[in-house]
Amino acid sequence: MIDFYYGPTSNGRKIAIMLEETGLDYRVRFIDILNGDQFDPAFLKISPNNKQPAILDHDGPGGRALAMFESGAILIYLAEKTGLLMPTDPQRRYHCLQWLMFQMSGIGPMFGQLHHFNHYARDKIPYAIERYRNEADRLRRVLNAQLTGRQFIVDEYSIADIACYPYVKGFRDRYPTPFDASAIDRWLDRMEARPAVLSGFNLRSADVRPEVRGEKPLDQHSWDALYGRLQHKPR
Ligand SMILES: N[C@@H](CCC(=O)N[C@@H](CS)C(=O)NCC(=O)O)C(=O)O
Repeated sequence: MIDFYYGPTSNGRKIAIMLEETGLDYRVRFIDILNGDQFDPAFLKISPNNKQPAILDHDGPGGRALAMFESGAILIYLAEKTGLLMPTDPQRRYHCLQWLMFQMSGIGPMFGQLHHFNHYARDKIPYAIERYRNEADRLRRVLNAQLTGRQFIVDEYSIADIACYPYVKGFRDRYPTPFDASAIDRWLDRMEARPAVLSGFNLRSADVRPEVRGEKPLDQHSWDALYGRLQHKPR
């Protein structure tokens, strides 16, 4: 049994999709990051960086419990645990890890900063918005080129696709590409033909708060939790 510390965000959804794909037994421990659940001392023991997703696998390596945070590391762990969704051919395996890191170090942080400065930031700083918008577009050009002529990022469906999907999907309508991204669009369709991608992406999506959907500004408590006093309090 895996305890899955989760909220319906792009990073959380990667692991939700992976758990659905692999059929592992899991139960959701809901983490409401707008409420500050990520600072609960019991959660911090599992995820000391105060972020979801995280897992506690009661049946980890050697039969001992294993706690993990960082979605990329969790994806590798679950792929190795199940023998699924990571290529076995050595060349493809390293390419899969390379594109996983491209998501973790590029798409995740750059898209995240774009959304922060464009949506959440109280001061709208044109330079910051333009800088991250340009990076998000550049990264999507790179991904579109990689997907041109391929079914999936490293040909076979893998954790690299699972890592990229929630961000690329989530940003598609909000921040349309200023170029023809038809290889990405066709890949999104292929991803969405997989029931586990849909069920994982939609896991507890009814709990997405109106503040996250852009329908309401963050209240002071949520602001403090994500960006203010509570977030930066020494622990
Ligand atoms: N690099 C981390 C990022 C995780 C992350 O940024 N999680 C966000 C939600 S998408 C979070 O929990 N934020 C709460 C906080 O920063 O206090 C990963 O890939 O797991």
